Amino acid sequence: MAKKAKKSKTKVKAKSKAASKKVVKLKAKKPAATAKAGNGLPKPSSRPYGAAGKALDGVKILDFTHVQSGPTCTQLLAYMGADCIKVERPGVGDITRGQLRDVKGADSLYFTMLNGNKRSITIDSKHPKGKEILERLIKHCDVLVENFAPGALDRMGLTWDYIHKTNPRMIVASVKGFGPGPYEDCKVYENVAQCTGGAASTTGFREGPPLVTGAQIGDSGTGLHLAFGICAALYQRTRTGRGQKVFAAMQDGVLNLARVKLRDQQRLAHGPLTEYSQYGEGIPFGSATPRAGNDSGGGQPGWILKCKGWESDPDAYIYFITQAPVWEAICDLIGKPEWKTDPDYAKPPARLPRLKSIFATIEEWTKTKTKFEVMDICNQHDIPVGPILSMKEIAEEKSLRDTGTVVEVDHPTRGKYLTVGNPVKMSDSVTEVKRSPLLGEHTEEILTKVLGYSAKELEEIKTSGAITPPDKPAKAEAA
Ligand code: CAO
Repeated sequence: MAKKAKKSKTKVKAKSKAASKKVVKLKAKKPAATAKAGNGLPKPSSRPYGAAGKALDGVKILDFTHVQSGPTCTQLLAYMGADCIKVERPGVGDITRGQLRDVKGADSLYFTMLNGNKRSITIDSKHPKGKEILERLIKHCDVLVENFAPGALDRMGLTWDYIHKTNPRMIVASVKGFGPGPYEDCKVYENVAQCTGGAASTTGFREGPPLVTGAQIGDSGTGLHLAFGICAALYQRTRTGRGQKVFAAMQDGVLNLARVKLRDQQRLAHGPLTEYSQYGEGIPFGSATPRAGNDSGGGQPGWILKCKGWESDPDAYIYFITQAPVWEAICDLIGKPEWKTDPDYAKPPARLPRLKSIFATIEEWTKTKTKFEVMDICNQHDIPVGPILSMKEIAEEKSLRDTGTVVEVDHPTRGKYLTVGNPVKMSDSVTEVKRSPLLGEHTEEILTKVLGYSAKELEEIKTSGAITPPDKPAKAEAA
């Protein structure tokens, strides 16, 4: 590739020389000479967009993940085209296969929704033959992704030194609960991360306890961070030729998502947080960022308001933002045109101590309309609002189906189920969402077609106990 780049540079140079007399000025101004040379990139494909393969075609992932954080990461990479080979313990597999089961005998939605587009191989990583198979996989793959408890990978004998020696190009990506420090050896689940990453202390109502959120910012959020790190490491490898460790701590991932609250912590040193309704209510601030209920975090006052049907429908609510530029339109809509000129309401600072009663007045209006009617009316005036969509409504939302964000897939033992497709849409890498694999569905295929074991060797492996459950299989925990 380097040679090609050199060639094309020479061509550009020769051409420029020939044309230099006529276009001296143009040439001097045009940085396009380097762009023309392509920076060493291949010629732009002439295939139609979406027909030139997928972003991560050719990337091979040794997927040693389980539960949620790791599988989220590898599912995203698989959506982008990576070949994800999920290694699972014979007879048990990822513990989530059996957790929160809704269909008897079938893999749970917990598992199926986090492991689409992957292949499954069962290997006992502590069995000598299993270790040999893993060594071949390490040589074959580009990235090993794991989210075992701290030290578990080392206990399997898969230390960084061993992996790096076996395949210096391998990227080893890990999720752990905490980075180096006092808690580095702790096992961590979602809500532990939400609490230690600063999200829980800033979520909920001031007068109530800290709250966790339903969005899995600790697990799926960290998986997303890890996927980003892996893609960057793959790109860096094209220059260095070597792999590296990629590490994402769940505490760090949550803090990254809660960064605006650390912003507010520092602002506290310079005075009260005026956009928090606590300020308008005259309640003094303490030493740490408080919980702000449904206050908008962006400096424009907002709140969740009841809509028509709220008495019986727990989701008949809308988020309403009283954005300053559309204040006059809001006043007209809610039948308070006098507020446009009233000095107590006309300007944002004057409204701050009255936000509670302002939202109560707006709510009298929203209660007369469904959340979708409020949305339609407000959108005509550029008033930012967001109906509270239930999961039922999201599951049935046509536009989300049309974009591939919500996808129905068929599964041999559980039948049809909904999953979340790729939330990132790319014009030249189109995601096809495929069902999750059955436990060990691809064991033979991977051993023979990917790792090159002969039929005789396959038989030996089968009887060795490295890919089959022990006589008394460990039971998958039911949660
Ligand atoms: N063959 C043989 N053994 C295997 C195996 C295989 N294919 N796959 C896993 N194992 C073994 C591990 O080697 C480990 O054994 P040791 O304890 O002897 O080292 C054992 O299975 C259990 O692994 P674990 O400790 O990772 O699993 P756990 O259920 O006890 O803990 C969790 C789960 C999530 C708390 C822990 O893995 C963890 O803290 N991970 C990092 C943070 C994280 O990702 N948390 C998010 C989880 S999603 O909410």
